[in-house]
Amino acid sequence: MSELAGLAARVEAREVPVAVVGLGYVGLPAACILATTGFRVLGVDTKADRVASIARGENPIEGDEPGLSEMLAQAVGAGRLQTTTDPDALGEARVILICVDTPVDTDHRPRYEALRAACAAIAPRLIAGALVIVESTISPGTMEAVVIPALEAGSGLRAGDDLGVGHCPERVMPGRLLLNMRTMARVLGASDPETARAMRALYSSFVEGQLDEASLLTAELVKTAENAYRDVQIAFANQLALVCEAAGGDVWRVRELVNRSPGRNVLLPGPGVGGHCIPKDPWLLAAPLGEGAEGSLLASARGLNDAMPGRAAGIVLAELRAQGIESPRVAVLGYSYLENSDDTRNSPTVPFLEALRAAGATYAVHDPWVEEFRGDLWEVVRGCDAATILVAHDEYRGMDLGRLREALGHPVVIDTRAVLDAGAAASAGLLYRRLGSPPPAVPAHRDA
Ligand code: SAJ
Repeated sequence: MSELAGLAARVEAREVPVAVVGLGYVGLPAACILATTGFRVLGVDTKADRVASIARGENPIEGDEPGLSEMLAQAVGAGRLQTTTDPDALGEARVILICVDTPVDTDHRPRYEALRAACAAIAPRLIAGALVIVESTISPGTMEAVVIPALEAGSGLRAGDDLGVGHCPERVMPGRLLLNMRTMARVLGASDPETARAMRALYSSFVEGQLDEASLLTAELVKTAENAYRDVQIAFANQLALVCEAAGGDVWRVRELVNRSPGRNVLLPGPGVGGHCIPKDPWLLAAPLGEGAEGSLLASARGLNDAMPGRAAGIVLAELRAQGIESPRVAVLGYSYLENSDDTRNSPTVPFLEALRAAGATYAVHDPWVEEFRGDLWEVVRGCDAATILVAHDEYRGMDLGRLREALGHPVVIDTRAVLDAGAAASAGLLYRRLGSPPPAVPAHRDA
């Protein structure tokens, strides 16, 4: 009988101590949810300050994460979540989640230092019948090529026999960590049927979404593909915007009419693709292609999306030159990578500003969500020649366009996210145009 037999029942009964390795924006909410679902949870992280903060019941994650601070305080207060930097404590756990960072480096190859370190810390402390689940996003083939060999070598156990190995990719989103963790469907990649049963028992304790069992490889492919798919979709929208720039078409009208057609869903063009997942995961999906990755559709989409900040800056500067504004000072509205978020990871605004600087332009930045740039909008805009909107924050949707017109040196606004209403902007006396649509001089009546 496999040493794993009966693990599902013990998980069901919340009898097994659970450890979470890596207490970042995936591991910490997972530890908190499991602790408030009845498990005794040990959180392990290499960062002593993070471990200490959580032990005090304080949430170290920035940004607005509804419910997380309260859940953390409750779990720690009830003694159900303890934290440590000491890997020896892992010997107590029977189910271990690995939630560490899996970045790609500058040549787009996966970096598994944190993953390997986690496996090295876990393996010698594993006992027969334990279950290790990787939640980090990893390239297809990594469980077989990296994780299982490391765990087996360090423990003397055999995956699928006396060691359960799983891959349940996270599907969190900044600002909705707990909500997504509870509601999103999850893929249960398992080394064997007993492991699949134990994973189902674990995740069904807090996941309301569908739980689909799969092989380890399928789970790896699903997660990287879902984000690569989104990157390619966004790249198509951006490519269409660039075609419309060249042809004098209006991409916002074009996508609207294309999407009337069944089975079409052209996403929104913009000045680039930021965040922690989408820019990275296409390279993780492409990794099995080896040298072929660079010539893949995935690389091409990445290249187009990465070029958008520079292309958008070029379009802004060309429009200002067309309005007779040389060496402009530009009011740049939006610094975070996503609307109504303070998350600035891989924000397209950063390369956009670099492109302005390279062209000799100067700028002033505003973002109501980012500490460094949340000053008074009108103070930022005043003294600038023109304005560009890079992030579709709600605060910008309702802005006073007459006041914007008065504050700008020239009444020019280039909107890369279609935040403002073109009619209202024109009525306010603004020379308004959007990325991927005709400049104001080109009469758009032919499409009226
Ligand atoms: N973006 C566009 N046009 C679009 C959509 C997004 O330019 O039509 C840009 C955004 O401005 C941002 C970047 O792409 O800079 C990423 O935006 P995102 O909406 O994909 O948000 P993320 O990065 O938080 O992606 C997460 C992912 N979720 C997980 O990894 C669990 C992604 O798989 C989800 O599809 C996405 O949230 C979502 O649906 O909101």
